[in-house]
Amino acid sequence: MSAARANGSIVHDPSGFALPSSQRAAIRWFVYVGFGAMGIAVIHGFAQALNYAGINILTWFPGLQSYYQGLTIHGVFNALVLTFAFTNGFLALTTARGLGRPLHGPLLQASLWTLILGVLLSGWAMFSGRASVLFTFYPPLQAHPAYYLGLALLVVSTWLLSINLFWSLSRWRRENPGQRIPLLAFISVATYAMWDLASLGIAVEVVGLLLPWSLGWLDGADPLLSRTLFWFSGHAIVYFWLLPAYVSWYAFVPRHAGGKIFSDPLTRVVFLLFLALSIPTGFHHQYADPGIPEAMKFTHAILTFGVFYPSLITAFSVIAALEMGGRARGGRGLTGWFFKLPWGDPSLSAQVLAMLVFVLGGITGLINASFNVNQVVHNTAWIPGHFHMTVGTAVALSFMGIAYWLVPWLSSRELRGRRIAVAQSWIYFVGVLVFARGMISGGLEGMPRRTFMVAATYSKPSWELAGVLTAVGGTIMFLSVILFVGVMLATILAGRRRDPGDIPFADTLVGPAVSGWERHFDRFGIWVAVTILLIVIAYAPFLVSYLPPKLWSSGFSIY
Ligand code: HAS
Ligand code: CU
Repeated sequence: MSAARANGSIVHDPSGFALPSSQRAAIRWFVYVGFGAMGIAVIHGFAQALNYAGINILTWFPGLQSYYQGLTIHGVFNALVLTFAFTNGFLALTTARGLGRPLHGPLLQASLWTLILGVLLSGWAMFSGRASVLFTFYPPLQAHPAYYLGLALLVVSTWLLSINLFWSLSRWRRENPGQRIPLLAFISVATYAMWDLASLGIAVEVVGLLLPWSLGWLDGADPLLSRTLFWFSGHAIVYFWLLPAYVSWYAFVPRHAGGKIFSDPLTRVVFLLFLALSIPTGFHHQYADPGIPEAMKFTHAILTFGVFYPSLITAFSVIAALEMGGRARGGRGLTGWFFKLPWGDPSLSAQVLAMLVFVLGGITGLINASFNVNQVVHNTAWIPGHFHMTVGTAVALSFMGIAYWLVPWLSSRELRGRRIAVAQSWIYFVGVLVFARGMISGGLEGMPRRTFMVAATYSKPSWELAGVLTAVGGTIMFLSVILFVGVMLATILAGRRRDPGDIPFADTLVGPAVSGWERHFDRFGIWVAVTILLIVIAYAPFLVSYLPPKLWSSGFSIY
């Protein structure tokens, strides 16, 4: 395919889609910053996994003052920087490609630079030991103002990106009156619509309470109110991490497999359900918190089981798409299609393995959500067991799988080390299963999370094997990420130059309806109104009875 120049843009594919090279560069840097943060974060992750086996390598890290400093860097760089940066880049691209038009260039640059500034500020605070407050930064633990400001900027960067997507969508609507929003753009924009509403909790918490408190303008912070605002955003954030992976599982993995997206309308329903149900569930992180009426907690428990449903539909749809691909490649019988999938493609292997791990991640999530069973697992190592199979694999391994086609596309290079890339996905898969087996079984035996086990004066014999499995699994995961970073660097620096062509997204088996009630799916305003109503039902009774803030804690820090 030849690359033709048109109005300063490079036209890469027969559809005529043109992304200006400055926008492609911005997207590329989002992806690089995200994976750069991950590369730093996993070094600390390695140290924390060894901690569970009683091995202390923290002294290897120059200037590291405590276990909690490393854990904060690990959490923030993985869960906030990798996810936000990668998603900003990836969904900017999918929206532009879906709509077949470029984005707003200056806004895209502004979003990238805001993110970079946020990383620098929060990174400085964490690395200098002024923000060892973990990624949940619960008061009364107090961090340096630069930490809160940095995190606020990370969120602002997602808002700028979001404004950009809505701006592009409204331009597209004007140019294409009466048409259905293309599916790829629809699911990308829906993800940001959800996050825009969800992030309001953390924005109020950080800008309204914690930042002024850390600057000394407020005498204290209210731990319960802060935690409530944090988890308002904090459960929904897990779907802001997950949905870009779902965008890929729905729209790209079928193409890698040689199948099709199972159904356009069903895919839209899934994303709309996530929009409506992701937010009013935050109390399932606060079952153990005093001061919140049991009835409110129970309401959130029920809604949590509601938001499980779109993941069930996803499992069904994605398996159907994979089966279509496997059968087209000659797979027979009940399971034969699975083995006929193109396992030599690292994008496919990484993402299908990520899905398999997510089955366990999802089941452990349902156990967490079960109102009273939560008491068995809350604050134990079980919880990191759960979230390394969700954000740590379903999301992170999927992002790596996406990177195996995206980074070559963005850098106009061929992927180097394809076989190493495939091996990397399997190594990660094995590593996380061993790691999570350790954490999950240890958690059931009461092994705590967020604890410097090396210095703990208590332990149980049953934690020993759990700790060793955690350390061995964590080491394997770490080695796998080193391979990933190696493949990426080799591709960027030494991959053979090539014309990237189009991005590999799939056709649908059942397309969108062009008339009838289904068209209302595309009216985001209606669904945002439904979401706001659910949020009011889920949060207003508590806030009305609780406000104004009652518990004033002056705060302390460990630096
Ligand atoms: Fe969670 C705690 C409940 C999903 C992340 N979660 C956490 C924390 C994190 C996290 C980071 O109710 C810790 C926060 C902290 O620091 O304190 N979680 C759930 C539930 C779900 C869930 C009900 N979590 C996630 C996702 C995350 C994530 C996704 C990140 C991306 N979680 C909780 C609760 C807590 C919690 C409580 C608080 C615990 C406590 O006490 O502190 C559900 O959304 C899960 C639904 C998903 C499924 C899986 C569907 C499977 C699919 C794959 C299909 C497979 C295929 C394979 C196609 C049911 C879609 C094909 C091949 C074949 C041959 C089969
Ligand atoms: Cu949650």
